[in-house]
Amino acid sequence: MHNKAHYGDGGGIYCNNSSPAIKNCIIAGNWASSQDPLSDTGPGKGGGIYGISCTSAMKITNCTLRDNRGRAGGGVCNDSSSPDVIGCIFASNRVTVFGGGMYNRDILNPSNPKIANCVFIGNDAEEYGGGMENEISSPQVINCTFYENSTEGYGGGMDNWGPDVDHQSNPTITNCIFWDNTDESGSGESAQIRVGGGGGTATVTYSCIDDDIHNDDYIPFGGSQNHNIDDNPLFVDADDPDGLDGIFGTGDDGLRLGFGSPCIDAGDNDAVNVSTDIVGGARMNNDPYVSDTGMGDLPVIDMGAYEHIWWFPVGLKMSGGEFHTLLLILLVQITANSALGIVSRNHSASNGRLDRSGAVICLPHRATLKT
Ligand SMILES: [Ca+2]
Ligand SMILES: [Ca+2]
Ligand SMILES: [Ca+2]
Ligand SMILES: [Ca+2]
Repeated sequence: MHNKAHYGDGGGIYCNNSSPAIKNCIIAGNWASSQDPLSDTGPGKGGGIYGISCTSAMKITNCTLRDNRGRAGGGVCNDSSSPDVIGCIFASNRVTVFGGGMYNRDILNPSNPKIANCVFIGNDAEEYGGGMENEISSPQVINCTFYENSTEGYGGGMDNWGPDVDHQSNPTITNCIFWDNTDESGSGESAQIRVGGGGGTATVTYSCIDDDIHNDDYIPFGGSQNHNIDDNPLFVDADDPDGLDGIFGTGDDGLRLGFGSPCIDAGDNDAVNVSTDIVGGARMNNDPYVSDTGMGDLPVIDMGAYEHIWWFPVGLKMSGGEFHTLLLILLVQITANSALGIVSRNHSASNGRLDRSGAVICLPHRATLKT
C-alpha cells in the first residue's frame, strides 16, 4: 500500500515477461506517476499493477485494487499481457487519461485478459474508459458488475478503441451487469459500453445493460436476441456497495442481487469455469421462485459477480447459550418444507449492525417465523 513509481509504471507491482500468481492481496493507494499526466504515452501506467509481455499464466485472484492512481490503468495496466483476473474488486481507482480500473493495451501484441467474477465500482478516468479501456485489445469479460464508473470523456463503464479495421478492440462480454456508469453523454447505452475510433465489435450476451429507457422494446447490443436485458438489476443496496462491514467481496455487499432481480438465473452456464462467486459462495445456484431465463441445466448462473441465494440474512445478537436456545426455537417454529441455513458463526450483531466478529443466521426466503 501507498507505494509510488516516480515517473514510472507499476506503482504497486511491476511485472516484465513474468507470470506471477497474485492472490488474496489488497493493493491500495499506490501511484504510478507521469511527468505529463495528460500525455497519451509514456510512464504512469498501472497504479496498482503493471504487466508487460505476461501470458495467461499470470493470475490475479481474489484481490482488491482500490484508490490507486496513475496516468492510465489505475488498478491494472496490461501491456501486451493477457492474465487471468478472477474474483477481484476494482474500486475508486483514478487516472488522468485512460482506464480508471483497467487499461488493456497493444504495444507489442494485443492484451486479451480473461476477467471473471470481478466488480468495477467508482473508478474514474478523465478522458476515456472509466471502468476499463481496451486499446486494440479484446478481453473476455464474464460475470462482472460495472457500477458507477465515470469519465469526463467517453465510455463510463468500458471504452473500446482501435485506429482502423485491422487494429480493433473486440471484447466478449457475457453474464455482466453495466449499470449507472456515466460519461460526457450521460448514463445511456454508450456510457455503459462504447466502441469508438476505427470500430470493432463488443459482443454482449446474457447481460444487463443500462440505457435511457428501461424495460422497453429497445435493449442494447442485440437486445433479447442476445439474451440481454435493460431492466433495473435491483441491487440489494446500491448506496452501500461494500455493506455494513465496509469490505468488498463479503456477504453483506450492496451490489448483491435483491429479490425479484431480473439478473437472477438469467446467465449462460457455459460462459464461466469457476466454482464460486465473488464472496466464495456457489457460482451457480437456483432460486426456485425465479424462472430460469438463462441457458443451461439447473442451477442457472446469474448475471454479475454475486450469485443470489434465496435466503435472507437476519442478524441476531447472542452469546453461546442464547445461540443454542434460539436455534432450537427457530428450528421448531419455521414452517414445514423449509430448512434453516447458518452461513457463518463468525459474525456478531452490535447495536443492530453486523460486524465481523459474531454470528449471522440465514433463514430461507419465505420461511415463516412464528416468534
Ligand atoms: Ca431500453
Ligand atoms: Ca461487505
Ligand atoms: Ca442462479
Ligand atoms: Ca430458478
